[in-house]
Amino acid sequence: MTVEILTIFPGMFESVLSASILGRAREQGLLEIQLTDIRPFSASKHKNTDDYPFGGGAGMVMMAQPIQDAMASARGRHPGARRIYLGPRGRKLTTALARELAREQELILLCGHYEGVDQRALDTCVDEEISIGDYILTGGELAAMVLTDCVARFIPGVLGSPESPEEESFSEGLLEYPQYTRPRDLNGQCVPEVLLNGDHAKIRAWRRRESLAATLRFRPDLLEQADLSPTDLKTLKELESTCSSEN
Ligand code: 21W
Repeated sequence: MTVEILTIFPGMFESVLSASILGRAREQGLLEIQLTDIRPFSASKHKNTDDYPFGGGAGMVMMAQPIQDAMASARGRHPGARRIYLGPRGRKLTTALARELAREQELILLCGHYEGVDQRALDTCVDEEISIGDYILTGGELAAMVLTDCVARFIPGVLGSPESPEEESFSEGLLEYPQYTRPRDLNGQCVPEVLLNGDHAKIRAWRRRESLAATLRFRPDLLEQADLSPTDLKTLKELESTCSSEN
């Protein structure tokens, strides 16, 4: 997949998108990131990219012209790309949306900054608007990194084994069970015995119970949507009767 990112702050991206799993995905050619600085596209003498809002009000608005020209240039490179504006009014980013976007060959991400973007650029330059949640950021750059990270995990080969993105929290609708690595005894804090015995049926049952317990405690709202077996429902009944006093 190729992701072209249009921004007035291209320098914000390089370290984040070069580290760890995304860095490896880029080296392997599974993910290509192209950063395009919007500023050189400004037709104004001082290469301005923002201006005061018509009608008054606080803050600055990004000008339509530099964005339209930067987008035309990006479209020349990626004629079929899905064009996404990261903005607070957008469709909320979820696992389902990330999985959908991971099927695209090319994405163009437009990052606004300050108080937003001249509506005429949005009207002509983007296919959809995506938000990463109900809180206010100072710009779309961090949101573009979040979206790229979240989508990249669903590109085949980016994670080690093909089934691993599906096993994560939320894809099954429950929170994760606790995990442990060496040493077995950390100054008296011991790894649960069940994980050390190699009884994989027992381990699976313990992890499922821990997932249900964590979800009941921290995100009970998720249980309404979760895919629960008769055994899960029995486990939940037990947890509800025994754990409420520990909360
Ligand atoms: C903050 C843009 C506030 C617009 C009309 C009247 C991208 C974001 C952003 C920003 C405003 C995302 C106004 C979750 C976010 C982003 C910067 C509102 C003021 N408009 N996801 N007054 N939250 N935020 N403009 O903030 O660019 S994705």
